[in-house]
Amino acid sequence: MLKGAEIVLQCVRAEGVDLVFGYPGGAIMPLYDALEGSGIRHVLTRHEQGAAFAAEGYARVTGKVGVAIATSGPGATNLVTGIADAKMDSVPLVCITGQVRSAVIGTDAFQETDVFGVTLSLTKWSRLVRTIDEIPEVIAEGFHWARSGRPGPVVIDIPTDLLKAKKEFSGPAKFTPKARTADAKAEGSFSDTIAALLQGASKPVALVGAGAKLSGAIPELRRLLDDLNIPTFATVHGLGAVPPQSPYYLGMVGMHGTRAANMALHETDLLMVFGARLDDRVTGEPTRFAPNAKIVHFEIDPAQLDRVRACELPVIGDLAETIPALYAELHPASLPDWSGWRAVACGQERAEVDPRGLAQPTMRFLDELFSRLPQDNVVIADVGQHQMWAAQRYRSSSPRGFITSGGLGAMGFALPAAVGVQLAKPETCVLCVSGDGGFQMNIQELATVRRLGLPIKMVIVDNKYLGMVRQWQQLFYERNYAETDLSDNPDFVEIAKAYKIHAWRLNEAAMAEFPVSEETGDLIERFLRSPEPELLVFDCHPEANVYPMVPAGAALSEMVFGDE
Ligand SMILES: Cc1ncc(C[n+]2csc(CCOP(=O)(O)OP(=O)(O)O)c2C)c(N)n1
Repeated sequence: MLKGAEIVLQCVRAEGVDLVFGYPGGAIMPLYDALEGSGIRHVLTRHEQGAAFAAEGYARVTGKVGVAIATSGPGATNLVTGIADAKMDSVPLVCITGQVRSAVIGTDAFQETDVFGVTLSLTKWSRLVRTIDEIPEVIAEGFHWARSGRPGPVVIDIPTDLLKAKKEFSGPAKFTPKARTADAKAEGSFSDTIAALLQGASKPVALVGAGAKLSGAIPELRRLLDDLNIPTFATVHGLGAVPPQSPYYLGMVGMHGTRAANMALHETDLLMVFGARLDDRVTGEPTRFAPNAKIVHFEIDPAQLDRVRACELPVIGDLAETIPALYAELHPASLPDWSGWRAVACGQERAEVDPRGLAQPTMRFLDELFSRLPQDNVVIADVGQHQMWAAQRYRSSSPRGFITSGGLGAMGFALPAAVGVQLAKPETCVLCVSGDGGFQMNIQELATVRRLGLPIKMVIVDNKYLGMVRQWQQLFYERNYAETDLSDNPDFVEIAKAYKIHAWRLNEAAMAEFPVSEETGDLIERFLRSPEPELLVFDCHPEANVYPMVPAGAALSEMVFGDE
């Protein structure tokens, strides 16, 4: 005979989980009571949102399912942003929430929230458990949906009486989905169509998205792209999938993408999309997106197809199957000669120029940081200007090496996500880049960092504004800086001290020389190599902006490059 809570933990353990993130409370107490001896390590964050983001960080860097636990009512509602974030960015996340006891559900009992209802539109799958008997099946099915196909978030809500009840337990369940025809396997025929489309194309390009890393088919993708040798660019989640030094690689595409990538995407007549959903941050004004292009869309989730406009050819399935199938049929020697197009798209004229203007010192600072990172590193960016600067300067070819809240754009993501990443990769140098606004959204997780002694390298790009919003106010709202001034920020170095975390400050004047002085270089080295958690506050110009920028409503070819 086992308690429901013990059955839950055994089933979760059987899914390969040995680390969960959470925060206790009334309804979930029986589960916490059963943790000891379960073989599962629990990490206490200081806010449930921190637990959800930490579980996401763990999942994003490992590809395994992340697990977050919370109590009913406020505990569960505090998970909601993390759940929405996992949905947008295809992150396998299982949230287990305590619910009020079955007998009082629907009576507005203390800390009762209809978590199932609240999260219904945000989850890939969810259940309110109704009997102790169904716990093993629900857990098995929940984990299956979180990790299968296009990964995503799952909520399992368990009334507290079921966690306390006892039952004979015969072992974890296995879930086998019903076979469906929609589980389209790669069919050979699409390769012929693609070959014909390539034959007819004079300006082909490839766009790489998150699906590339989720599929694990990075070597296969790189091999294919090397053969195609066509201008290639990535979404923010595709960064690292293609080695940046590849001669045909043009960097990030979209609102703050490179000139070369955006121009090539605007001019192309054949767009090959590998695992990206083409959201409006990537397409610019959707009605003016890639106006001359036929689209071949490799995608695992059919719901993502034809959103901007109908594609010529959908290739539905896992890239790990569809890319090798295409590769096997492709004859590089018989492809047209695209050297003229490559020369234009990848040529010097469109190449990145050194950053100028008020953002230059910050860009140099990021270059300096990134170039000194040990080989084994992960960069996590929060949301705002610093996120786009970091994405623009990121130069690694590690597919799970750049982590950020891309789809939801949730400020406060980076610090707790870094906790999950560092726990998953204790030996890796984990660099967390935040803005002064976003850092304060989950600043309490400094306590988690300290308690666990995680050697995370935290950077605050401190412009004393909600910078990205201020940039839009400057450009589109006549400099009406309404409620974006953070000039009364606390002293972050003192805050870090209070958490017993060592902190440094670096003024942007230190970036006047480039490469930097020995003293500044030393400081950055000591910051990055320290075996302890470290915080570095970089004072950024308050009115530095992110460029290039595709203004809202503009086509990708209509980027602006400076304040004028
Ligand atoms: C939770 C949340 N609230 C509001 C926003 C809207 N928003 C996007 S960027 C931004 C400013 C971020 O400021 P900061 O963290 O200081 O970074 P910076 O842009 O200055 O680099 C805001 C408020 C958001 N993305 N997420």
